[in-house]
Amino acid sequence: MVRMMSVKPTVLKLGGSVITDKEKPLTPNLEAIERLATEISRAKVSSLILVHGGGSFGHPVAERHGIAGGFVDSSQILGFAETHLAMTLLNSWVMEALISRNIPAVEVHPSSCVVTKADRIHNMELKPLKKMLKMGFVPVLYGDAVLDSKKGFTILSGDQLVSSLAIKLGASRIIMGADVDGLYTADPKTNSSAQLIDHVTLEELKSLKHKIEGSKATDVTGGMLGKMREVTFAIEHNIETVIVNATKSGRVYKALKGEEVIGTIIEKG
Ligand code: IP8
Repeated sequence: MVRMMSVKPTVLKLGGSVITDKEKPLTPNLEAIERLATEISRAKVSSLILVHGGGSFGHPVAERHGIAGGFVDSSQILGFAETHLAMTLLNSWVMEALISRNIPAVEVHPSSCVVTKADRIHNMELKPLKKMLKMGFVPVLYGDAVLDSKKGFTILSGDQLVSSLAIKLGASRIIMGADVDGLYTADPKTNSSAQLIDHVTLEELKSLKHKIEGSKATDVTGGMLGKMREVTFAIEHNIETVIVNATKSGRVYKALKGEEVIGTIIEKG
């Protein structure tokens, strides 16, 4: 017997800076991974896709081998393989935490089902994903090293995946689990008068963009600015997007349940 699902999926991104120690190479933040798996399990969302970032696994390895810049010389081929391996190692920690909490999670490796063209998703095999969702599985994807028809290869960010999957699979909403409470009027780390924005439209977001800082730690895919650029595509398709602080206990749970939560909702307006 299988349970067939027809509800619109929710796409949840778990930021690499939340699930890893970004300062220490190849170090998972197991406490965060386990807490988040518990929150996801308790929320019992009927149709869910998970995407996670690279943190201290994918980014330093990708940077060392210049993977995001594309193929230049054959020594990078092993670097591509190492980047993907680093991501599968991080992914294994996530999968174990989810499955041990009875979440029917199945990993979908982007390097095997996506080809980009000049860094943008060009081909993606969606059939297995759609079938998984229908049967009640929770597909888990992640930012990865992928083949690119123009550059040989590149790095596909989890954020681009989130937006693209949300559009192609008709998601109802996106939850971005970040390491900050949401978007601020200025950089809260350097400006004490910075205020959290609870609601913003795409138009307002454009004028805020110059104030949103890129992430300081190694991030080959563009930090908060890159995140905003990607989710804009989904918001233009009327997919409600909320940014919450996934380092704080209970925020992801509340967002998944649709309860009121500290964070930033971005709407088309
Ligand atoms: O952390 C990038 O994914 P992101 C993954 O979502 C790699 O930008 C391999 C660097």
